[in-house]
Amino acid sequence: MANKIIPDPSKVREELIQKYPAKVAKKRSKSIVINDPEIIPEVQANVRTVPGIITQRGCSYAGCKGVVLGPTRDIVNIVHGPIGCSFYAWLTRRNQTKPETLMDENYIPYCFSTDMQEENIVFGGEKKLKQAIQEAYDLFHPKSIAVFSTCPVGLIGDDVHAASREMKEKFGDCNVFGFSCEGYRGVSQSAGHHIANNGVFKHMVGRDNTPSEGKFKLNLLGEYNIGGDAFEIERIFEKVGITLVASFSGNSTVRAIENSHTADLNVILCHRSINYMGDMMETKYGIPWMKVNFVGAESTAKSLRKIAEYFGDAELTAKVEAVIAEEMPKVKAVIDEIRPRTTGKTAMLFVGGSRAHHYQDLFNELGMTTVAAGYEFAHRDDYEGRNVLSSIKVDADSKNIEELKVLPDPELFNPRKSEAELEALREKGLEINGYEGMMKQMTNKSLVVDDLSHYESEKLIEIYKPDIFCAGIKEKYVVQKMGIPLKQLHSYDYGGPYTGFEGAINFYKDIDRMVNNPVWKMIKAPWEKAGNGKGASLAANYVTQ
Ligand code: CFM
Repeated sequence: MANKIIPDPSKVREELIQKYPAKVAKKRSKSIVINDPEIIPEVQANVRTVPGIITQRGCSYAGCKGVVLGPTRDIVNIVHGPIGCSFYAWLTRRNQTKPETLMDENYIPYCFSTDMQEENIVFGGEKKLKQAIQEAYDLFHPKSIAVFSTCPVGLIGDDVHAASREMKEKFGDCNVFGFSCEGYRGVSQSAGHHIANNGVFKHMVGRDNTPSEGKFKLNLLGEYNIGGDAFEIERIFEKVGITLVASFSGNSTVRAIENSHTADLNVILCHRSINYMGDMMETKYGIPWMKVNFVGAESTAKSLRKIAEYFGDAELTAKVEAVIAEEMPKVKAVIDEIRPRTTGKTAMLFVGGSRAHHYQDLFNELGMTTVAAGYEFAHRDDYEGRNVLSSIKVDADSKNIEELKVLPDPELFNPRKSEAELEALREKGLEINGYEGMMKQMTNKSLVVDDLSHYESEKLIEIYKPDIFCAGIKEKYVVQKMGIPLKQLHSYDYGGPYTGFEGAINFYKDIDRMVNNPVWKMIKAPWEKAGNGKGASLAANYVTQ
């Protein structure tokens, strides 16, 4: 199939902001840029959404409890706040877990909340919180209980940290700690990631010094096991002989995280949500980190090679090559069959903070072009690369979030590689403690939009008519009513895993089914059917009885 004609991006940019009032247009225009992978332009990111604009973003509590802590199966996560905050976050993220035995603790199916009422808002909720912690302890005797504050808790000033400390001392055998992750703490869930990283680092990492077994030991940071992604990565690690000490935090346990400082390398999948942890562990324990990507078969192979290169062991290198040689033919057989049907098609990806980048690799493998992409809440470094970090202005919103002062641990600091060894690895092209960001990989003149608004998404679809739009549940049905299939890249709809080799095969098949399904050309949105096609005469429906 011939490549589609891509519209002139500067005109598209103009059209996107045309309808906004002057001040809004000025602000939005800084977040809408035309990509040039050679001279990467500056993107405005991690700033407040203009009030009134429908954003895709979530809140700080979502980033802390839902994203970073939620997937660890044996922490009782109590949400201190009104029931809705907990109920609507209950099992919606599809983070899976696999307890080793039926007797192992697994609290993921539960929904723990203090169910704050008006009385607690008026007279304070700490007493109720302590009761809830006590109740959870009596019922489950968990190793850890974490408390998450939602908006009203911050407004009325409940001290969740003091309450947690008190209960921790009282129990003696249960680690209780709190998070001030009220929804309003930052401009998006990104603030919650940072708050979660700080809390996990302070209250969990380093509590268990038992030496971990294995020759090549690493932690997988920023992999949350959506749709079983971590299971596929675990399968591959096992096959090549890599020991996964801890995953932060898909399919993970308290013990693994507490012992994670015994690993010799941190590999980071989702840079946005957990880069703080990589840096802090490097400073305190001397463990370097490396950005990897297990989304895409080629990217998986590349990441495995990078890991082997880091450890610098001939046996591991040979094993990695053998596994790649064994896995790739299966992938290739599927892609050879599907690729002729997907080549030349176009995709748009607007997801949180890392998938809009990573999934471009899978679309490339399918011969598809990403014409526009953006993150909901990532920062400039996720777009432009970490070399811009020093030039990012710290605004009032970012200042709100604590930066932990981390120092080398007097006993446990042990640089896994000397400066000279790290330098040698860098010379070989291995990016240690680095990330190039999304834009370097995107095609010239593709459009990059941060914190895409609902209005802009409809406009983009109208102008580009992409073959597939990737976003989340909030966008799904509106986009599909416009006749464009939407693949959820947060929850994967009902699919996954999409990581590794097996995951790539799953993704190719799912995308093939979506972009080549004739049904999308047959449907008309209700407003198109209703009148003259201009959407003018759709009548409201009333239930009269
Ligand atoms: Fe990282 Fe994520 Fe993402 Fe994210 Fe998220 Fe998610 Fe996401 Mo939804 S941690 S930034 S806060 S990869 S929940 S598993 S899919 S927005 S792109």
